[in-house]
Parts: sequence; C-alpha cells; structure tokens
Amino acid sequence: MDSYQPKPEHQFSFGLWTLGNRGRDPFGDFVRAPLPPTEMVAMLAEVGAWGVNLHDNDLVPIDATGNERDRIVREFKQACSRHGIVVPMATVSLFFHPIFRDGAFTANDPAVRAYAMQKTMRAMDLGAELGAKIFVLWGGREGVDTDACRRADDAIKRLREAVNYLCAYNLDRGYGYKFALEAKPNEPRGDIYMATTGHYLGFIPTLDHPEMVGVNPEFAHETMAGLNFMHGVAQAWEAGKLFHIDLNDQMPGRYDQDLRFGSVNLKGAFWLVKFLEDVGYEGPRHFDAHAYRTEDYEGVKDFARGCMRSYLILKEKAAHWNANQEIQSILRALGEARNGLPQVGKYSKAGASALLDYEFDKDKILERRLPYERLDQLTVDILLGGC
Ligand code: GCO
Ligand code: MN
Ligand code: MN
Repeated sequence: MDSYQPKPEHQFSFGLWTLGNRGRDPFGDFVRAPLPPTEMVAMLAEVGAWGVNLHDNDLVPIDATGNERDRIVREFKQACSRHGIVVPMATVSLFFHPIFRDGAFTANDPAVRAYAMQKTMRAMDLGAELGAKIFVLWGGREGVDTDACRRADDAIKRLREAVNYLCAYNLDRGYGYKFALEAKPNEPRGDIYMATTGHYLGFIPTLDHPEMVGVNPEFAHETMAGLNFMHGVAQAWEAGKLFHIDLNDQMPGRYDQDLRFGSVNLKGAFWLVKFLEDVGYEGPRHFDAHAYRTEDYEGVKDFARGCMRSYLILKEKAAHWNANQEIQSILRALGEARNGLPQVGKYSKAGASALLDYEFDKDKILERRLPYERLDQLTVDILLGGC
C-alpha cells in the first residue's frame, strides 16, 4: 500500500475551476474540452481527493433560470454523494463578467456594487445548500489600472461596508459561514487593493463581526509579492485567522502561474507543510492550481495526484526533521538559558530597574555558535533523501 495515498482525513480539496481549467491564456485558446462538473466530481474521487470547491458560475451559468439552477444543483449534489465528495468551501465570481471591469464592491458605479452584493448573497445561498461552511472572497478586479479613478481609502471603505453587509446576511440566514479573504498583489488588475494577507489581517479588526472573518492565503500570490508565504501563513495562524489556504506554486517575477504544489519552490513548500502540520491546522488543504497547458485530462489527473502526493511526502519529511537528533540538539542549544540573567518577560518596575542595572558580557554572549549552515544542510539532506 502506497503510504502517500490521499485519505479523507487529509482534507485535500480542488476547485471546479482548477481541474476544469481548459488552458486558455491571454495568447491562446482552450486546449481541453469542457468537462461537466458532475464528471469533475467523479475525477476527484478517482484521484483520491476529499472535497470540491466552486464559484457560483463554475456550477450554475450566470443567466440560468430558477428551474435550470435547481436541476443543476440537484444533479451535482447527487454526484457528490455518489462519489463521497464534500463541498467545504464556496465562493463567488466577481471578476469574469464584463460588468466587473471596474471592480465589484469597490466599483465606482453603485449599480455594479449592488449587483455584486446580490450575486454574492445568491452564491452564499448556493454554497449553504451544498453544505459549505467557508466562504472565500477574492477581489480579483478590486483594484486599479490608474489611481485617477478613485481614492484608495474610499475603496477600502466600500469593501468594509460590503463585508459587513455579508456578515449580517450570514447571521440573518443562519448559514454559519466563516469568511476567508484572499489577497493578491496584481493580475488581473495592475494593482489589486489588499495586496497581501498582511493587509487583510489589518483590515479584519475594523469590521463589525471580526470573529466571522479570516484569510485564505495563497502560495502563488504572496510569492508574486516577493514575500515568504509561510511567514504570512504563520501570522494568520497566530492571529486565529487561518480559515482556509490555497496551495500551488509560482516562480517569482513571472505571471500568475498556478503551478502544481511543490513543483517550483520545494523548500518553501516544505517549510509550509511543516508549519501546518506542526501547529495542527485542521482546515482544508485546497489546491488552487491547474495542469500545464500541454496536458489532456489524463495529465490533469497526474497534476492533481502530484499536488497531494508532494504534500504527503513533505509531511513525512517534516516528521523526519522533527525526529532528527542532531537537528533537535542544535535547536535546544540555541535558546539555552544562561545563569544570572535578569528576566524580561512581563513588565514590572523592579524587573525594569534590575535590567537597566545589569552588565551584559557581549563577548561571552557571542561565543555561542549559531550553526545554521549545518542546520540548513541537514534540512537539505532530508529533502534530497541523503539522511
Ligand atoms: C486567482 C485566484 C482565484 C481564487 C478563486 C477563489 O489567482 O485566480 O487565486 O483562483 O482563489 O477565485 O475565489
Ligand atoms: Mn491565484
Ligand atoms: Mn486562490
């Protein structure tokens, strides 16, 4: 039995838009035929995934009648239950239709803002019907190509008003959603408001219901911003705000690539998996990526299997890292207590005056070795299978 076989307890999920990505890019047309959502559910079961996520219009076309919608949802629910696939997260497309060319909740036209609200409420209804408990908001078009169009602080105020409204709707309907806000620095807009997870962590405490709202950090997005993804994830976790996560990969300095998890920055992926496993993150592991444009649907399965397999291999490597005696003894020595030092910790007048009076022997302190070269090489050895 392959020990890297995905199981439901791993909570691996994919979006309909990821397996269903047909390889169109700004320069070239579709290379894969459309695949109905019910067949994508079957494919997810075949590769061993646990969950499927969706935008409203990945499932229900934007102009579907009420009857069409109900039939599509019924058939999709049947497919999910037949294949044992759950819907942990739902979201809304506020970027695809041309009406969102100037944004959705931050658009200048009040009619666009109202339509965005109605569309999101309906997407919440849809997600709730499918059993989703996480609602992601990614403001792909909430940004600018020129800052002449509006004041950036007005955009933030509009966004706040919109998220407050959605939280109130959530309470009113008793849906029990947690909202997860997803940042991205650019693409499709030249600049997107709320460029990083850190921006959202600053925004959330200003909301009417901050407890209902967290973040959905994405590996590629923080990498596009030149940041260390794991650090952003750690800050979200430490603030109790890691409600969801988008795993993929990205070469810095490129267009938005959405590559298979672990396919570019293996070490970054390792630190991330180690972090999630060390802290006991219990949410879904969602792969927001897609197969190379050169693939057919067999290749799409290879892609999906690869995301999960790499995660599980890295999880095993993280366990080896934690169990490695030499690594652990280096780590222990780094922070070893020294005799006679004044305590810092919580402030007290007496403690502060003892600290002010203390004579530090800086040369002595500098004698302690920081063998980070060895520590990093041990990590590389574990990753490359050398120990
Ligand atoms: C992207 C985004 C999207 C969102 C999705 C969920 O760069 O296109 O990552 O894939 O995650 O729209 O709202
Ligand atoms: Mn993305
Ligand atoms: Mn994403």
